[in-house]
Formats: sequence, C-alpha cells, structure tokens
Amino acid sequence: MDILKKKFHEKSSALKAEMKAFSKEHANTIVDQVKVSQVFGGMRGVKSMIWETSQLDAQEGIRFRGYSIPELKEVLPRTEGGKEPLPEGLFWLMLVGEVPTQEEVNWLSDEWEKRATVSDTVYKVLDALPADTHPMTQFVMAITAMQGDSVFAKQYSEGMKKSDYWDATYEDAMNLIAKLPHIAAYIYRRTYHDGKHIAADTSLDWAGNFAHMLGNDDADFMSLMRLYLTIHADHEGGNASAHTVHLVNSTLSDVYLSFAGGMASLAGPLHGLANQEVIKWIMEMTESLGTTTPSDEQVAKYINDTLASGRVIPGYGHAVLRQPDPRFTAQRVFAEEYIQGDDYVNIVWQLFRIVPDILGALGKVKNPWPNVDAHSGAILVHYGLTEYSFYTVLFGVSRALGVLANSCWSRALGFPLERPKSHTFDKMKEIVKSIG
Ligand code: HAX
Repeated sequence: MDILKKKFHEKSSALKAEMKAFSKEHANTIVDQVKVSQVFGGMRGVKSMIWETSQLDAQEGIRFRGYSIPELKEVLPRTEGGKEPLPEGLFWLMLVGEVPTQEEVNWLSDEWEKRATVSDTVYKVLDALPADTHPMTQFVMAITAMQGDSVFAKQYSEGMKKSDYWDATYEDAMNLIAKLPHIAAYIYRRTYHDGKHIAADTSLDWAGNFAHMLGNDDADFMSLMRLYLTIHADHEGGNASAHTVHLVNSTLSDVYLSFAGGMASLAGPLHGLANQEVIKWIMEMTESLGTTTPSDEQVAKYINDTLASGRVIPGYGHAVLRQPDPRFTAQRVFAEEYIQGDDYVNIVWQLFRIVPDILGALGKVKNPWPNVDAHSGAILVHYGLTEYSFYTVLFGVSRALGVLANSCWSRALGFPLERPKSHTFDKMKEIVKSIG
C-alpha cells in the first residue's frame, strides 16, 4: 500500500468510527430548519452534507483544512526557488489533513507521473469531434471515455465488499488526477494549435508539466499554473460542481462518471464558465469603446448597459460569499507581483473599483463583490493563453483535487445514497397551510 493510501486508511478508519458514534448519539438533534424561501431559492444555506476538505465562511472565504489561501502559500511545499504552492501539497492536505513534507510532495508528483498514461482510444474519441466543439464538452467526453479504466467499476462487477470501496475509489481518483493535465493539454493543442502536441516533461511537477504541455515554458506562467490549480481546487461541498460529483458518486457511480457530471455542471455560465464570460465581456467592452484604457465613466456606462440588457455582470456575486473572494485577492496579489502595465489586468482592477457600487445600488444583489472568475482571464491573456473558451477546463483540472479527495472520503466513511425530498407546489401550499 502506498504511503498516502496507508495514511488515508488510518485517518478515515478512525473518523468513520467517531462519526458513526456521533450520528447515532445525536440522530435527532435539529441542526437546521428550512424556510420556504430556501425551497424556492436553490436550497441556499441548507445544512445537509459533510465535506471534510474545506469550509467556506461568507465573510472570510475559503479555508482548506483550516488554512486560508495566504497561509497555504506559506506552509505548502514549493518547487526549488519557487514562490507558489504546489497543488500536490494541497491534495495531500485535503486527503489526510496534514501538511506534507517536501519529500512527500515529490513522491506524489512522481506517483501521478507514473499513473498518467492515457489510452489511445481516448485521444481517438477526441479526434473524432469537430475542432470547434467547446473544450468543456471535449473534456467531459474524454473523462467519460476513460471510464473503462475504472478500478471501482471493475471490482464492483466482480463482487467487491463495501469495506473495499474506499480503496478502489482512491486508485481511480489518483489515476484520474494524474491523467487530467494530459487530456486538457491535448484538447487545447488540438483545438487551437493544429493538433501539434507537446510531450510531457517528466522532470516537472504536475502543474509545471501541464503548463509545458499547453506550450508555455515561461517560469512565471508555470508559477501561475501552480497557484491557479491550488486555489480553484475546492470550495466546500454545496457548490454546483462539487455537489454534482458528490451526488453522482453517492449512487456508487465511479469517479470517472461522477467527475464528468461535475464538469458538466462547472460548464454553466453561473458557475465555472464565468471565467470565460468575464474576459469575453471585457474584450467586447474594449472593442466597443475602441480603447483598452477606458475612463471610469465609460466603464460605468458599459456596466449599466449590460445590466439594462438583462444580463449579469460576470465574475461578480456569489451564492455564499459576502466579501471579495480571497481567490480573487490571491490572483490580484500574483498580478501585482509578476505583471506590470497590462491593460486587461488594469481593467480588472478598475472594475473592482466600479462594479460593487453599481450592483449594490440595485438593492437586490446580495454580494456585489468579485468572485474567483473576475481575475483569472486577464492574467491568462497576459501570458498568451488568449483562447478563453478553454479557461473552464483549467478550472476543472484544479477542481478534481478537491472533489476527488472527497469521493475518497465519502466511500471511506460509507456515506449513503443522497436523496433529498421534493414536493409539488400544491403539496407545498398544503404544508404551509397546515403550519399556519
Ligand atoms: N450581475 C447582475 N445581477 C446579479 C449579479 C451580477 N453579477 N449577481 C446577482 N445578481 C442578481 C441575480 O441575478 C438575482 O436577480 P433576480 O432576483 O432578478 O433573479 C439577484 O441579484 C439576487 O441574486 P443573489 O441572491 O445575489 O445571487 P444568487 O445566489 O442567486 O446567485 C450567482 C449567485 C453567482 C449565480 C450570481 O451572483 C451571478 O449570476 N453572478 C454572475 C455570474 C458569475 O460570476 N458566476 C460565478 C460565480 C462563482 C463561481 O461559481 N465560479 O465558478
């Protein structure tokens, strides 16, 4: 058994026993009450799930196993001389709740490299698609096409015991994470670079090699990828992509099918697709204004025109957060350190000064502040990754770390099939009337 799997087994076995006793002892304790507004309002805030790897606070933002993003940047291992954390370290932290050593992170980089071979059939599936197929559609199809490799599905069909589910899920999660950068880079190169693929550089870490296979060996771009793939990894369990993976996986669908479902969810413009929408909207603005250095008045008018046309301002607002997203701030800090005098980056900061007051004045937007997607596009464009239809795939590669660590936990803890209750409107009226 490998070192991470052994550690995970020890930790999860102990927690399973503790949770079992806790949920038995407190089975009837009420932790939440659901209002009609929540039933009709997308279940906002309903407490109904255990998610060990991260916790979101409306004011403070995300903490991964108790660590904020600035703290992660301090404690997680980096490459030699590097300033950004390695996503391998975050996966280790999320999976076993301990900050790994440099040696452990190096082991994980090597382990993922060993598991990274993607079968030719998957590439053939991608090659059969029209080149203009949206990269997220390609991503979902490639992940689904890999499902035949699932250790869980194979062992289940051979009569696997419940107590072994965690083990097969761990194997699938590790294999899938290892392969994702290869799949994503393949999609990028076939879609935008005439299928001129770039072989992996096995001396690099997971994110560094991803940057290399995308076609950018710039040291700062590699640093960006390490930060990007760390901060997008997890945002507790209720967000649409994480919750989709959790729901699908609760039926004992393996992680390939579950993760494909989650990626379909991430591909929506109210969720992960917002990262492409933000830069698209900014580029449309600069084009329509005829300048990449617009005045505050011009920007404010463009924002108001967007709202008047019945559209949302992409990159702003959040279902849980009520402050600027620390993932936005982390990208801003990166841009301040690495990038000078970039018009698109400056527009992102200009929007940060202007949008919140305008959204706040509408009186209905609960969070007028920027979310994670408000910043990423401008930085990617700075490093030459201008093909914004690809941006949500980058988000998806990162999101695998959190949601697949959670799939391991769900199977180790023996979580049941998820099945909330729905009602017809008539039934809901009846319930409300009976309560009075
Ligand atoms: N621009 C204009 N109107 C907005 C808005 C925005 N950025 N954010 C919220 N609103 C509107 C809502 O559309 C809603 O209007 P109606 O009552 O007319 O339907 C009203 O304000 C109340 O919404 P809310 O309670 O503040 O927000 P929700 O929890 O319902 O929705 C969203 C949260 C993120 C979906 C929303 O803020 C939004 O559409 N933002 C723009 C898209 C975006 O950036 N999405 C990415 C979110 C982060 C993420 O998941 N990244 O992957």
